Amino acid sequence: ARAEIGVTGLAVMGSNLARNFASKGFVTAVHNRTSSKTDALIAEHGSDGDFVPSNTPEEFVASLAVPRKIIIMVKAGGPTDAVIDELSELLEPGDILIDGGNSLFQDTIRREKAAREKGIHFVGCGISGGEEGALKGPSIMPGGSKEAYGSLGPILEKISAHVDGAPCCTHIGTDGAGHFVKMVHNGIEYADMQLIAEAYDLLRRGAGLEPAEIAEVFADWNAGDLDSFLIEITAEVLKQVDAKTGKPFVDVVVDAAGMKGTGTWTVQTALTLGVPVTGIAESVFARGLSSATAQRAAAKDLPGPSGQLELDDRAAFIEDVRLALYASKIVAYAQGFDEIVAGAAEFDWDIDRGAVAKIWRGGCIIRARFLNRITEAYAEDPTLASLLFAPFFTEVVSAGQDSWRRVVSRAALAGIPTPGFASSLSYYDGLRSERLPAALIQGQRDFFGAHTYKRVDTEGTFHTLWSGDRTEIQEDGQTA
Ligand code: NBP
Repeated sequence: ARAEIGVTGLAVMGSNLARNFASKGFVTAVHNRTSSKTDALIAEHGSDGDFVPSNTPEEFVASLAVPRKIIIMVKAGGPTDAVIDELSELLEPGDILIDGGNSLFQDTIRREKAAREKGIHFVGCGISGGEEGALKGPSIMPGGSKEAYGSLGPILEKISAHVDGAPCCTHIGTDGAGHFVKMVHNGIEYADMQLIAEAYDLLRRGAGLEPAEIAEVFADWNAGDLDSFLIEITAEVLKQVDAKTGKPFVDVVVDAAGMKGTGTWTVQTALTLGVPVTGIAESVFARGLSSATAQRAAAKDLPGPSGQLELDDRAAFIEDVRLALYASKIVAYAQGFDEIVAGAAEFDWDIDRGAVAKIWRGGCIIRARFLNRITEAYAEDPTLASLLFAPFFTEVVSAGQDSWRRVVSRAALAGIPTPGFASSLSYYDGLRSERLPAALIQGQRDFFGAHTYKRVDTEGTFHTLWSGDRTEIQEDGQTA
């Protein structure tokens, strides 16, 4: 028993992660339910590092040094439970079982509790970066106990991405905190992608640019404040020409966006927690609309403007779109961090938002230059009530808001949908409004359902006798 770490589940993510461990010098035990995948990994990459392959769970567990550390990389849900059940029978108190899949954080809370009762450390661990990240250095978001992180952390930190010498891996919080933060990461990723897609649509349909020209615009943006993995790959995708037809690749792809569920979880959780993650929600709904192909086909005769903009200064418009994208992106991140704060309060996690921003700087899909600014903002004020209140971000949004408003209004006039840009702007204006029309909603609620309201000038809870003489009573029955 000499393996320092084990990986079970050798599909694309697991095998790349195992290769990453081995390449960093760890003796790596590998196992997969179907042993042909294990054999293939050893045949192709066995000489790249010190692998210990096993065909059965028993052999696999026996090949690991105590306390054992096993990463499960199988399909989330039932398969993950099946593997946990099987391994739990073979493990001993003190061993560490890590779920590196995209599990729902509530499942992780449940699994951690069950494992703890057996003396086993269970670490729900968010891993972002896709295939390439798993192989070359992902962003890693482990939950579980501090004690488990003490021995597991150094191994994970070694295989994670590094930015400025710092690992993109930190202990997020207990039980499900790691998977929760990974979930929000994916939600922000949805919003980021939607905003980029809206910018593309505005430049394509609105300004009449060709995909190759827009690729240049994105490559140019990637050299500035918007420097990020998603902007970079957007330029690459837009540059691509379809070999079969010679058309831009983006024009031969069916415009129905898929999803695997983490965006939906982020929004469902936010709804339960009462956090307005409007940017993330709109991005999930936009994918839903894109996939409603029959309804969209039936809607093609609905009247409206053509989507073309009358532009006298195209360069100025492109700059407006860039600033609108930047401001909307800040809102999406601000909302995501609000969800993390609400989740931490609800589930009793101590999450350092600055540390989260720091480990998102490299390895993961939302890695971006401006995460440095988020880290700095939380370092300056760890209790910041909204990212929008950090001086740097207040300034960026303030400098960009005329552009943002122009883009949203012009898009509305031209008939180009901008659910991400527009909802983010509405959120921003809602947040900064001194009075909101919610007062009227309270009145309506009191009218039809006696739901009561509070007054701006007097303590207490009030109700107006709407169907009677419309006098106001205090909740205790006294006339106010
Ligand atoms: P998949 O999600 O496609 O899962 C395939 C693996 O699960 C295979 O090893 C398969 O074994 C195993 N498996 C299944 Br299915 N049912 C099993 C069972 N009942 N018992 C034992 N093993 C079982 O693999 P993936 O795309 O590599 O992703 C792994 C995890 O990482 C997932 O949770 C995913 O959400 C997450 N993730 C993926 C990405 C990505 O970019 N793909 C990124 C971040 C996180 P078999 O070979 O015997 O069928």
